[in-house]
Amino acid sequence: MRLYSYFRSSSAWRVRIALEYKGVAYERVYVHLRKGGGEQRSPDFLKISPLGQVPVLEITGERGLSCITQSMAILEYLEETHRTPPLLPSDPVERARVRELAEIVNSGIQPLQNLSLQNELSVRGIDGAPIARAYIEAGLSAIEALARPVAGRFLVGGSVTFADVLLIPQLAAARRLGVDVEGFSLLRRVEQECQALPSFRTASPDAQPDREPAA
Ligand SMILES: N[C@@H](CCC(=O)N[C@@H](CS)C(=O)NCC(=O)O)C(=O)O
Repeated sequence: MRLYSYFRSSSAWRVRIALEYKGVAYERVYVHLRKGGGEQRSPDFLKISPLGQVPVLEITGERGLSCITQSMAILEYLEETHRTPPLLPSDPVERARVRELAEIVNSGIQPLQNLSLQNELSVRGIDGAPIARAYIEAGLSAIEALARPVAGRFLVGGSVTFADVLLIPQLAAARRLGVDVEGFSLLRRVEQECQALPSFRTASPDAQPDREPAA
């Protein structure tokens, strides 16, 4: 497998965590999202990711090489093809809870902080940072409230799930964008649990060969 990744991309980070947690061997291809206007806009990259986004997972299937975009689709693919250790609970209600929390990040927060939207707003003379911060705060508050009755060592129960996989990169993005996360005590406790795991450490931006000093 090959993962097209950028060290700071929160969506690529999700996939790195899942690959490391499941012990799947993979090669990395680095796509610099800022250099020269962004390598994600190159004609070659747009052929495999028409939206010009990382992550992309290249796999060898029955029809030869193919590429999967969208981190949630990639996570579901990895879960179905590498069942252990699982990242979804066996209980359907808990599974729904995990996907609910993951979707708050995936569709309720991340698109509003993403580079292309922020660039587009800036071209129109709008400062997108306060808007991103408002959605991050609302989304993290919702996750903290929804997870409180179901959390164990991790967000949903005692094992790592997709919800934790999406939370960790999102908390880092929140801090980078100036959101005060101190008040999210459950989320910060779960973050500490995750950061104690080797797979989360290996997947972190600081551990990536393409990492750069903080901007
Ligand atoms: N829904 C997509 C979002 C992917 C995404 O937004 N990727 C960002 C990095 S986190 C990106 O490649 N941005 C490049 C750009 O906006 O130009 C996913 O989950 O994979």
